[in-house]
Amino acid sequence: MAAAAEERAAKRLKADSSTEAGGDDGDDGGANGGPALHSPVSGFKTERVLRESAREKTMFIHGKMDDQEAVVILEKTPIRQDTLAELLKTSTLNLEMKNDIYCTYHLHAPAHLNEIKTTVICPATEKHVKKYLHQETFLIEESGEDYRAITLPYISSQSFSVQWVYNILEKKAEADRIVFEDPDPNVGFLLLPDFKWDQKQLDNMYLIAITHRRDRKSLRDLTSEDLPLLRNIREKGQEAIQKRYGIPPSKLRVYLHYQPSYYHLHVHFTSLDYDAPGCGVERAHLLSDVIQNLQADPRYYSSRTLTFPLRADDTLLLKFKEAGKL
Ligand code: M7G
Repeated sequence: MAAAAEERAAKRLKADSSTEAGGDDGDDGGANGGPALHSPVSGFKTERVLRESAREKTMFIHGKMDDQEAVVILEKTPIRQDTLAELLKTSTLNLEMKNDIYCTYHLHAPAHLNEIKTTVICPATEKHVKKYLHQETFLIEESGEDYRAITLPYISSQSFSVQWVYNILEKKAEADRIVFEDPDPNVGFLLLPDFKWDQKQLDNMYLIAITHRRDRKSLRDLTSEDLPLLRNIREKGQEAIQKRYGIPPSKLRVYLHYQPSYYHLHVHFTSLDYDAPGCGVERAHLLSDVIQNLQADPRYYSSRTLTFPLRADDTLLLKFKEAGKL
């Protein structure tokens, strides 16, 4: 990124983050978060740790909040270049060990430079708890016929609510976070930060484009009729990101998940330098490949066998087993 563009983007991120104390990551039924007056997690009663990673510095916890099932996700945020000077100047250091030219310390940073991004899902369903529980996974090969006979009936009755998506489309939630909107009912979409991104640094930039159309559940529903929609998302999404953050298309990974968790068509835009969860070949389909495949075969995604991972406790896996497909 050119130095001037990088500086502009950093200033923009700083201005954005100063207006969003409190955060509004969960599906709150419409309300956006304001300044943090009290901590909703102070009364959280931990039941069990679903998953943790020392390398990623994350912990996924299942518990109760006001007698409701809840999932809390804690993630230590990356060290930021723009606050580095302040961090080194204002922190206290406690020496742990010294040996020749080698020293290790515990650095105690001021509270505002020592954040833990916290996501709260409450009330959480059994499916949310399963989503974050560490589980063995298995690859499924789903033909177009399998999709119609096994997967479609299952997702029609069992998938996560997409109320949070409708709240965004209707500007009932996260309206102040919108980066770009094309309001066209057929090819239009909204682009905004994914709730995995704290917007503090560009290295892990993560945005999602959500279509205004509500009749496309996933990749499986796409035909060549959707090419104008997909091209529009790619072109205008890339343009908006370049303009807002100074990141060129050559530094973006733009893809759809199959299977997604939420069955309302959306496209992920992540920084190419960020090893985003779910960007592996078994789940991510590059938008440019999707466009080319539909150009070559209008029914590509309704007829081809698609491969994806399912977790051991996923009921869909059981359905495939029952149908003798595994
Ligand atoms: P997906 O491919 O359906 O599933 O992507 P995944 O969650 O297994 O990746 C949905 C995307 O929407 C994910 O990247 C989520 O982090 C993101 N997301 C989920 N919720 C509930 C919200 C939300 O309330 N707000 C925003 N901005 N993003 C969300």
